[in-house]
Amino acid sequence: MHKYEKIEKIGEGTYGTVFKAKNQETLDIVALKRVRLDDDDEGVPSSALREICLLKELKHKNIVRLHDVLHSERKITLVFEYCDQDLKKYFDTCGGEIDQLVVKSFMYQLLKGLSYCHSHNILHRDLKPQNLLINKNGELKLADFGLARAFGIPVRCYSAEVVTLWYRPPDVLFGAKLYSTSIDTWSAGCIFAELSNAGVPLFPGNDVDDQLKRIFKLLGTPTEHTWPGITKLPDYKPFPLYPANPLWYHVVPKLSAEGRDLLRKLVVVIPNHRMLADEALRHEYFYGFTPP
Ligand code: Z3R
Repeated sequence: MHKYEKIEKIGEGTYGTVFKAKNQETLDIVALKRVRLDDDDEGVPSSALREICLLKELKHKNIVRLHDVLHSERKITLVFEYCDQDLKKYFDTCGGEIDQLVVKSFMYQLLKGLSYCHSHNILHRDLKPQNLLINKNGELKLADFGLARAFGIPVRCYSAEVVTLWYRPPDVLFGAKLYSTSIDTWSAGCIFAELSNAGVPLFPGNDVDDQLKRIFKLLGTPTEHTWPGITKLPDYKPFPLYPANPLWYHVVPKLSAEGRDLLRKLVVVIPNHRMLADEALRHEYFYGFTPP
């Protein structure tokens, strides 16, 4: 641990505290993420450690690099590439306006990072503005890929803050346990709408019930007929039958017609009808776009 000198605390993440630090040998600036495990657990599970070590192999310009994994008896410290800020902070400081070209660029990079991880069979499972990191030169990188599988997603953060439900798809909210890449494309769609609206979230639910209600009011309530198997999901409960009300122009008024078409193909209630990340990259919304 002496290899890294802590500079300042960056924040409290889902799994523990994040610090800005300096590698004393290379003078590189890094982010240290200290993952605390449950008190009653006996040290770090070897399954988690194996999962984490695989993440060191993920190398892509839109994925935050995991440089190193430091492991002592009761905790793991993940050493990540440092980035200037996260998308949550970007929203807080953008003054209610984001250029639609920046929206497109961020969305392109988000889908590139997703497509790369999905092609390696790694899911994120907890994509949200807080784990999208942005550099001054407009690069966007996904953080915390694969951590959900290694450690699970707790109900509360290490800091007792409630973990947000805003980016969770209906299948997961109904307790589905068999995850697929579609879990992340739903979240990407929610983030797309939020980018286009300069930080106003698409479905800011207060609890699981409210979250599902907000989704169904916009997209229509699914039934066993439209989504075979829905009533068998572990936490399924019936909701009022809202009609689909896809007035996308009112939902994302600043987004182009092509952007609205992509959005409606990402935020699809039925999981296996959702567009995949690499399909989304070929959508006409990106025609003529030159990646950064
Ligand atoms: C994981 C890996 C690298 C970084 C993480 C998380 N968060 C970082 S770098 C961060 C966040 C901010 S500044 C740096 S914030 O001030 O915008 N919250």
